[in-house]
Amino acid sequence: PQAIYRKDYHQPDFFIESIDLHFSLDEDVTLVHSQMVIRPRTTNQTVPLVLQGESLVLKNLKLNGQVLNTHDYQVDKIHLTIPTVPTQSFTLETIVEIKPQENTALTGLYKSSGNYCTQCEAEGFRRITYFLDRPDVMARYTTTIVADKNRYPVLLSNGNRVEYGELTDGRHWVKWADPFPKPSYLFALVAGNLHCHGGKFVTRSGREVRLEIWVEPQNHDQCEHALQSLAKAMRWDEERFGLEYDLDIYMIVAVSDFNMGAMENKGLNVFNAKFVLCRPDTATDDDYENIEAVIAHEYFHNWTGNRVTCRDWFQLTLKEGLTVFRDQSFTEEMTSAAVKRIQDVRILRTSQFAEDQSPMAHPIRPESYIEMNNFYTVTVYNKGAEVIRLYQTLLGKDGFRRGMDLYFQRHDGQAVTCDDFRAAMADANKMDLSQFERWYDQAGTPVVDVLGTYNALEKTYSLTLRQQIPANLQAWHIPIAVGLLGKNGQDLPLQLATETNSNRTCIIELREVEQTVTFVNIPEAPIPSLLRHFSAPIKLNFSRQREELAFLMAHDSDPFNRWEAGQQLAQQVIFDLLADWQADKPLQLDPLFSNAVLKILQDTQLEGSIKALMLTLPTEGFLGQQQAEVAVEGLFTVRQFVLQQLAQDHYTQWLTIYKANHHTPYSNEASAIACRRLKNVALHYLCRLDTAETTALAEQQFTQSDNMTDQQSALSCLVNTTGTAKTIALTRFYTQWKENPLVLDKWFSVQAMSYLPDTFENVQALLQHSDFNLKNPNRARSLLAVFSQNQAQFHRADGLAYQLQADIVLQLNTLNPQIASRFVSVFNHWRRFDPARQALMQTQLTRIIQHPDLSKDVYEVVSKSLN
Ligand code: B3K
Ligand code: ZN
Repeated sequence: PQAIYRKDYHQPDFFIESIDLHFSLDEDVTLVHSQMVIRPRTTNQTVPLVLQGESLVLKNLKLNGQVLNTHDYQVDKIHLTIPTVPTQSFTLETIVEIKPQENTALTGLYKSSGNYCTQCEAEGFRRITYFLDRPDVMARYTTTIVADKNRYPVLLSNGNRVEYGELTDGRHWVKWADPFPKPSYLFALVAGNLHCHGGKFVTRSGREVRLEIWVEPQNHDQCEHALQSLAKAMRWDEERFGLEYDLDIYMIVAVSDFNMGAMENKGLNVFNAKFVLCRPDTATDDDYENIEAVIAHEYFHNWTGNRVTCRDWFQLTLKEGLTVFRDQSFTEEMTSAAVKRIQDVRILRTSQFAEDQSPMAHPIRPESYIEMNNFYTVTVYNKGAEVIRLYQTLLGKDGFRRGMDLYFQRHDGQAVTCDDFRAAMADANKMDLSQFERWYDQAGTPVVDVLGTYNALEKTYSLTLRQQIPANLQAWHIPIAVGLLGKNGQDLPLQLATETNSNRTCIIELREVEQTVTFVNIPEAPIPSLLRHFSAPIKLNFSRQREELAFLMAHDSDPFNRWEAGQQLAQQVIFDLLADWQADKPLQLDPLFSNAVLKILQDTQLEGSIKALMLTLPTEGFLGQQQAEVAVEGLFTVRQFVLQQLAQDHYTQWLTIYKANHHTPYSNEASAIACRRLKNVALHYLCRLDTAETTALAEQQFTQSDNMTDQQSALSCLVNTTGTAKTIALTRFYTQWKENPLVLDKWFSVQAMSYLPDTFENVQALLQHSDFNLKNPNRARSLLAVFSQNQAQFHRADGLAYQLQADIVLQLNTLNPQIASRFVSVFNHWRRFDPARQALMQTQLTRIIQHPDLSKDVYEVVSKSLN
C-alpha cells in the first residue's frame, strides 16, 4: 500500500457544482443513479477526469447525455477514468449497483437492524457512487430515495424535504435538497422503520427549527435527554460564539451498528445508539454526560467542520481539535469545570501520551497516511483540542472569540487549513503566532524541567524552566500557569519583576529553550503550584517531597492541581512499594498517604465529584507508562495492596460516606450525581475486603437500585467477589436486560474488567455466548476492547490473550477493517514490556502481517509497529 503525503497536496483538476442522486433501495441490489455538473478548474486544460469508486458495479455512463463506449473510459478497482472530457462545464451521469446488505465494514451505504444508513467520512462516499471524494470538492446535493413503503416508511437525507409521492407497486419516494454546498463526506441517507421524537428550537434571531430524534420504535422512551442536550448545545453556541443554526430542520438518527461515536452529516446526524438512548434505569450518569457531550460535539461541527471544512484530510484537527475543544468548554459550563478538566486530562495522559510514545506517534497535523481512518486518533482529537485551548490561554477568552469571528468572516463556505485558522487568531489579536506552528509540526509530548529558588534576602522567588528538545525539533511556545502558596495554604499575590499589578495565577509564556522568571515581594519561601488547570499538554518535572504533595493536595486553590498532587503522591507511594515488592520486602503503606486520603474523606467543603476523583488511584495503564519497562505483575500486586490497605485503614469512614450518600433519591442533578459517585467509590473500597458484610451491601444496592449507575456499580463490585453472589447477580442482570443491547454491553464489559485471575477464561467463554456478535462494533468493543485495557489480565505471562486478540483481528480484517485496526493497536506498545512479553506480542504481529489480503487499515498499523 502507498502512503499519501501532505506536501503533495494540489488543487483538484475538476470541481463538481451539483449532484442529483437517485437511490432505488432493494433487498437484492440497490441502484444509484447520479447526475453531476462538472467544471474544469481551468479552461483549455487537457487532463483526464479521474473519479474514485470502490465496490461499485458500473451499469451506465453518459457524458452530456451521450452514452460512452467502453473504449472512452476505464474502470479499475478504485477509479473511473475518462481520458478526454470537454473543456467547459459538462454533465456526467452514472448508474451503479451496490449491495448494502452485504456491507459489514459499516462505511458507505449499509444496513443496521434492517434499516439503511450511511457513513461517508473519511472516504466512504466512493462506495456509494463515482465521485471526486475529497473535502475540497463541495457540491450542491439533491437526493431522491425510492423504497418499499411498508418496510421503509421513513426516508431521510440532508437538507429539506422538497417532494414526495407514491408508486403503484407499494414503493414510495422522497426528494431532499440541501441548499449548502458540502464535501461528499457529509452526505447521509437513512431509510427504515423509525420512530420520531420531535421538538423545536427558536434561534436567537427568531427562526423556528424543527428538531427530530429518530430511533427504532422500541426505544421511543429513551430520547428526551438527547433532545434536551441538542437544544442546550444550540443555545450555548449562540451565546458563546454567536453561531446560529442555518437549516429549518435538524435530524439525529440512532443506529445500533456504528464504527465510532457519531457523524455530523449536514442536517442529518447519524449516531451510535449508545450516544442517544438513555433512561435512568438503563443508562449511567457517565452515559448521560457522554450523550450530552457527543450531541453537542456533532452540533458544533455544523460551523466548525461543515460551514468551514477541511481542505484535505491532513487538516483533520482543524475541525476535530476545534470541535472537541468546543464540546469540552460546553460541558465545563454545563457540569463542573474542574471535574470535566480532570476527566479530559486523564484521557489525554493515558491515551494520547501513550500514543506519543508509540510507533504510531504523529503530529496533530500528520505528514502522511496510508489509510486516513487510522488518523482519527486521540492525538488529532484530544491533543488537537489542547492546542486550541492554548490559543485561548494565550489570547484570553475575548481574544479567542475575536479570532473565531475573523475565521468565520474569512472562510465561511470554504475548505481551509490549520494555517488559515492560526492566521485568523494571530491577525484578530495582532499577535505573532509563527512559533506556535510547531504544535502542528512536531510529534511527541514536550517535557519541561523546572527548578525553583527562594531568595530570602531579596524576597524573590525564581522559576527556571527548561524544555527538553529532542534532536531535529525546536522549542515550543508553552503557556504555563503558576501560583505560589504561602505556609497556610493561601495563594500569595504574584508580581513579576517586570509588572506593577499582582495576580493569584500567572501565565508564563515559555518560548525559549530555557527561561527564568522572578516574582518579587514574596515574604516567605512559597510552595509553587505549577501548570495549573493543566495549562499545556506537556510533562512537567519538578521534584517534590511527599509532605509538599500532601500539602498541595489539601490546600491548592486550583482544584485541578489539588487532584494532580494527590495523583503524584499516590504514584510515588506505589513506585516505592513496587521497589520493595521487587526486593521481596514486606509491603507497608506510608501513613502520610493514608492520612492524606483520610483528610480528603473528611473534607466537608470538597465537592463530591472531585472528592470521588481524588479518592481514585492512577490506573495500572497510566503507571506502566511512567516506567521504562512495564512491571505488569508488580504494578497489579502493589496497586491492589494499596487499595486493600486504604479500605482497611478507613473502614468506618468509607461506611459512613456510603451510608450518608446512599439514600439520595435519583435525579440527574449535579448534586445527586456527586452523591452516587462518592457512594460508589466507597462501595468499591469496602468490597475490596470481600466480607459477608460488604458483599451484602453490594447485593442490596444491586437489587434495590432504581438507576443503572448504582446497579452497574454494584455488579462490578460483585464480579470481583469470591462467593456465590457473583453468579446470582450476573444471571439476574442478564435476565433483566437481555432485550436491551446497550445494557447487555455493560454485562459483557463488567466481566471483562474483573481483576480475578480467571478473567481471560471468562472472556473466552463469553466469545461463545449466543449474544456475542463480532459484527456489531459496540458488542465487540464491550468485551474485547475493554478486556485489552485490563492490563494485568490481558498481558498475562503465557501470551494466550495476545493470541486470542490476534485471532480476532484477523477475523475483523475481513469483516470490518476499521475496527480491526483499532483492535490491533493494543500491540503498538509491545516494546515497552519485558523481553518475554515482547517476544509473544511480536509473534502475533508477525503472524498478522503475513496474512494474505491484509486491509490497508491493519497493514499500516502493524507495519509501523514492527518497524
Ligand atoms: N467526524 C466523525 C468521525 C468520522 C470517523 C471516520 N472514520 C465524528 C466526529 O468526530 O464528530
Ligand atoms: Zn468530530
